[in-house]
Amino acid sequence: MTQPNMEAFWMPFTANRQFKAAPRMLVSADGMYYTDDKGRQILDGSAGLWCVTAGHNRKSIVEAVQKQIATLDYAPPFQMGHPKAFEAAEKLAAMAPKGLSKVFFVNSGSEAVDTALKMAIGYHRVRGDAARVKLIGRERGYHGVNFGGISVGGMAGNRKHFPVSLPAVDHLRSTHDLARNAFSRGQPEHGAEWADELESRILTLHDPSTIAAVIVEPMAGSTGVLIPPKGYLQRLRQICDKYGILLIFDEVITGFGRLGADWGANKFGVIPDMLTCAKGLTNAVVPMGAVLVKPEIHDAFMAAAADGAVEFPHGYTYSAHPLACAASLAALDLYREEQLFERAAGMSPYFEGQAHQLAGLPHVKDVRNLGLVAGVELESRPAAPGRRAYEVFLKCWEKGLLIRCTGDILAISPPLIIEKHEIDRLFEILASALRETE
Ligand code: PXG
Ligand code: PLP
Repeated sequence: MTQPNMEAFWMPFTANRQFKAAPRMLVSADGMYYTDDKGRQILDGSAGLWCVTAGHNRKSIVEAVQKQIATLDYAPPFQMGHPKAFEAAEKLAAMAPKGLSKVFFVNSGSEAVDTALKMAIGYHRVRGDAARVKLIGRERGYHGVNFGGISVGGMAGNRKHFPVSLPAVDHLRSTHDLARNAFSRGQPEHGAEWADELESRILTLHDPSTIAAVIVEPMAGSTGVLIPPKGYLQRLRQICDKYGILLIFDEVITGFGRLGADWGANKFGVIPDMLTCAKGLTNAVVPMGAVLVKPEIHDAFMAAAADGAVEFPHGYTYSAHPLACAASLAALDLYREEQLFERAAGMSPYFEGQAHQLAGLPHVKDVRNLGLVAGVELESRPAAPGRRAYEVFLKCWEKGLLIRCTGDILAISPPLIIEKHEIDRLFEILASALRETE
């Protein structure tokens, strides 16, 4: 296969010059596998970018999108509607964590986050509490790439390139604590007390009456699979309740079964006031994200606006795009028909066992896991952080396995349809790549 000209496409989050010198080109996909331009089969150990929940090329979703595009290709979402938008919202609300019954559609996780932050500030304002404008995120949080998301996010490497932020933000500490929690299976034992600094440090410094919302990922994915310590999220919930602060869970990765439950909220038994999701919402076949909110939040906007006024002046050209709605309706049906979230839960002990076989291999300083996600943290090479994990990633690719790396952490998050023999193969390849890496 001849290579396309690669000059024009400025690739996102990619080492462009390095990639273009040695491209890794995917040309088709089916089930658990990609096919590359040399005809090789690549086991998808990362569900694309954590998003291809039910595996690739699923017939019912493909057909739903094909049918939709030939029926209604696009409809303006402002002051107009189309039936699938209401059906998709209804279906999502029906499976949402208890009480999150209102749905605002967007096109990505980043848009979901910025939408949620605006809603949180707007909610307090329409209730006459306009001093609540500050937003609290967390170090090593990832909330996408838009200005709101990077302001509350805590990926130092991303932020340093854009030294400008929303002014009214602060950050909790990360819960990552290898000294006490290395090689945990499931939720780590230590660290619930990290939540207390929300009250003791941040609320003391800012005064609670200025805080609109706290946003966290129930499990931080992008920054290296940081699983919440037992009790941590419960404490955040209690403190937010005590001071009238909204709690937002960013479930862009943890939604749709990744942790062996429908949502992180249900896995951990903590219901947020607002929840952002994307990725698995359509099995990744059409971009889509959503913000789920409690009816009190929605109703406050409705009550505050004059008759005939737009209650929430926000939205995107492609909010509730017909193709995305059709894809989401089909994806959520498929997840239920195949009981994929239950399947992930059932497979997770086996996955955990295989993941922890990596302990003891060269440079491995932690293995951690929950549901169908695992993180493998490596010792960094002196003066070359991230290099070792990147080389492991490349070796895996050469051996026919796609995984993700972030810094010196490898992330494994296969589609939820993965079989035991594929889990075996995944960790065999990863182990051999680790053995061969200096
Ligand atoms: N919030 C969270 C928690 C995410 O994980 C976003 C927001 C942004 O979503 P969009 O759709 O705008 O990308 C994400 C996205 C990785 C990786 O390799 C993770 C994400 C995206 C790309 C790569 O870990 N998460
Ligand atoms: N920029 C311009 C000039 C626009 O007209 C619009 C939308 O109409 C946007 C940006 C926002 O685009 P979107 O709604 O796809 O986010």
